[in-house]
Amino acid sequence: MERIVLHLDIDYFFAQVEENEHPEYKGKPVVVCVYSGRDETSGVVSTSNYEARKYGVKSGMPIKIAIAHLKGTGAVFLPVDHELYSRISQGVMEIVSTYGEKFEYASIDEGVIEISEAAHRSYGEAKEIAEKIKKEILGKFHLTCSIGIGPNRLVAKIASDFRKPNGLTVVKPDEVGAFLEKMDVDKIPGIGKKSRDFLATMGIHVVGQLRDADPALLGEAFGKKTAGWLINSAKGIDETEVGIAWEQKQVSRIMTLKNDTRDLDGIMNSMKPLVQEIADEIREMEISFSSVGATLIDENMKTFTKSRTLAHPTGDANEITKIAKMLFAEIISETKMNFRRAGIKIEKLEKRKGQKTLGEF
Ligand code: DCP
Ligand code: CA
Ligand code: CA
Repeated sequence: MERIVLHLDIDYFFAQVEENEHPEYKGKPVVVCVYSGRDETSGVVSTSNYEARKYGVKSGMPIKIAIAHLKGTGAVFLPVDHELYSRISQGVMEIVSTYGEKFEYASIDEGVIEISEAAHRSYGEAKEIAEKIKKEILGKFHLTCSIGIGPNRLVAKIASDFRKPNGLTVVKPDEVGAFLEKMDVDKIPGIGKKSRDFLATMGIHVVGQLRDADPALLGEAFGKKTAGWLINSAKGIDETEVGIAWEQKQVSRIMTLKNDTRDLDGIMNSMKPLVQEIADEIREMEISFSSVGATLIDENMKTFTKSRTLAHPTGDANEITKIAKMLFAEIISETKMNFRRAGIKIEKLEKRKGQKTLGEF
């Protein structure tokens, strides 16, 4: 059965988040930096917005070189704020995950979903889903992203990179050959600089040449297994599943307590906003859960986790509080330590009965 896979990549991610945090930077070159601390400008560029890229700034470039490129432009240089990006990443990916049957968190700014059923195996509907996702992410997070749709993860990922920023590229099964043929071989994820240079010595520069290469020769150069993968990739063949089935997703929150404590009521009090956040997500995602988990981390950073499976799925956030309290009490009774961090999660998620199922979007 043919699949439809969607790959989403957020545009100039860290820099776009910073633009949203500081609207006054919009229109200026913005460079997000990993400072090494040796001196004020040592370190490398993490990423930059498109204004900075016009001046030749690239990820991985020494900050000093970026400064030289951007002299006199009024460019803004900022340190990375991983906590912020990862919070926003999770929010975005939670949106993405609800649109498909299977979801995979591919990297901090990339998510993959299988939408074969959600799109009723239609590329037209798949495109509509992509447009909805873009709209929702723009509405909720003020972020643009680029999306690729194809018959498998490989083609979808390459398609997501094809038109940037704010791109949407759909590659139907019968278009895969023509789509890949003229691309440089290093557009295939997994072919890095070394393999590219080596392939070049064999006269192989573009994907079409790789596709038509002699498997025996490639086998001698790369080993049989890698050669097989190279040729399949060049043909746009990729059987790998999209990661986690939707039901295996979880929603979790963890926090550092104000004081180290083993007081159950105090811990439950601190958990209120976390339970509220989880409850909000349950409502937004229209899900029910049938497992609740609780985590406590003690003064020595030792982690204790317990979970309980319910007899029936529920969407009731009061159940979370009730069960979490029970689980926290159990953990506390098993040790004499005080606890520094506490967290709650819900698992075994499904779309709520009576609501639209994933296939009916
Ligand atoms: N990143 C990094 N160092 C690199 C490459 C990337 O720290 N050498 C970080 C910053 C990026 C994020 O990872 O914002 C995502 O990487 P991408 O390669 O997807 O690049 P961007 O999202 O920044 O830009 P694009 O619009 O090209 O996707
Ligand atoms: Ca990106
Ligand atoms: Ca990326």
